[in-house]
Amino acid sequence: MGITDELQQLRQRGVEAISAAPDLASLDAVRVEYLGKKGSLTAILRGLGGLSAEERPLVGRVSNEVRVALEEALAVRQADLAASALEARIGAETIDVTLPGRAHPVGSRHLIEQIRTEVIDIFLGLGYKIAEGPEVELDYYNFTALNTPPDHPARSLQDTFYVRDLSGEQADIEGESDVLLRTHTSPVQVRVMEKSEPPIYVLAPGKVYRRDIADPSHLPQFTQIEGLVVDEGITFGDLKGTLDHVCKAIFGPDRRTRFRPHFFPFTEPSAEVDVSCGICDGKGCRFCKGSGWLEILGCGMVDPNVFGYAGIDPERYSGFAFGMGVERIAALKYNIPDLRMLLEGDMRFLRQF
Ligand code: 2NL
Repeated sequence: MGITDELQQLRQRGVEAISAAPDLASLDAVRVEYLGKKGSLTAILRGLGGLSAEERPLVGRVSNEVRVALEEALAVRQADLAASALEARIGAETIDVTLPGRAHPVGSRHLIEQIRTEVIDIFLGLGYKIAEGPEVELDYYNFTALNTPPDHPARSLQDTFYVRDLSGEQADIEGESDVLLRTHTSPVQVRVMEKSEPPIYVLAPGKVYRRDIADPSHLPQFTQIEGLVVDEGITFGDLKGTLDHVCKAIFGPDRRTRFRPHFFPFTEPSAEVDVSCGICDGKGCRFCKGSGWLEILGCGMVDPNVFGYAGIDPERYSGFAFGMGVERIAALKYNIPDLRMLLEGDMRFLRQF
């Protein structure tokens, strides 16, 4: 076979390889194979010098035609592949702006938080200030200053979480620590009384801790809201009027309240407040265990001894105080049978509120 036939065959193979190249990378490999420094056509052109003077012009011309033909075929294929690559990219990247957006799930505030805010707002409406304080408290503020003597059962290891310093030297003997997790938010109010002059109208919402085993009506940690009023001429009538208003604001205007005598170390006299049952309106049913009433808070007139600890003159001032459990109010308002359901985070339950 003559060298020009060889060149024509090379041209044919090259053109076929070019049109068969599936992408730009393989196309470039074909270009290198034929036209590169070590390519087949280049090899033939290099050999031109060894040909006779008669053969050289013909072979030279044909080689050049083959080179031009391959270069043209490469250019055409390259444009084709580039166009379809662009088309594929455009197709893949197309954004349909008419598609509906992805819906974000809308959250809501937890029931405990809703009621906490609701009660705070009722008292803000009465002109009270909100106060906060430490959850890790001194025994003095949690018990002593609240007229609760060292032998009171609430102080026992059974009822209170004591915080022990475990860093060696200062490690307390169990039960003798003077640092604890507050069992009520009263210490916040003691601190308010220490550093301010009456009139005091203050509300202290916050987390409190008691060494209870969780059951349908007890939680070892719960949210308490306490309130304290200290002013000249405050009477038990002010206490009754205030708490009756608050109960109606929380549960609805048709509910009634009653005050039952009780005992707290920090108030005298003391009372527990019941609200009429919302299921039977006081007639007695399963929800109120037949009594027609639901217990919702404790209260009383501040004991003069408590004023003494806080540096307030009990001859000039009198006051009332009260405390309620937010989880308990939530349970009463929404007929929740077990306080633990409020802490479990089960969305099927929480979504209802
Ligand atoms: C309840 C009862 C109560 C108080 C809390 C109080 C605070 C000061 C002085 C006097 Cl600084 N008293 N707080 C008084 C009576 C009852 O809470 O059942 N809480 C869940």
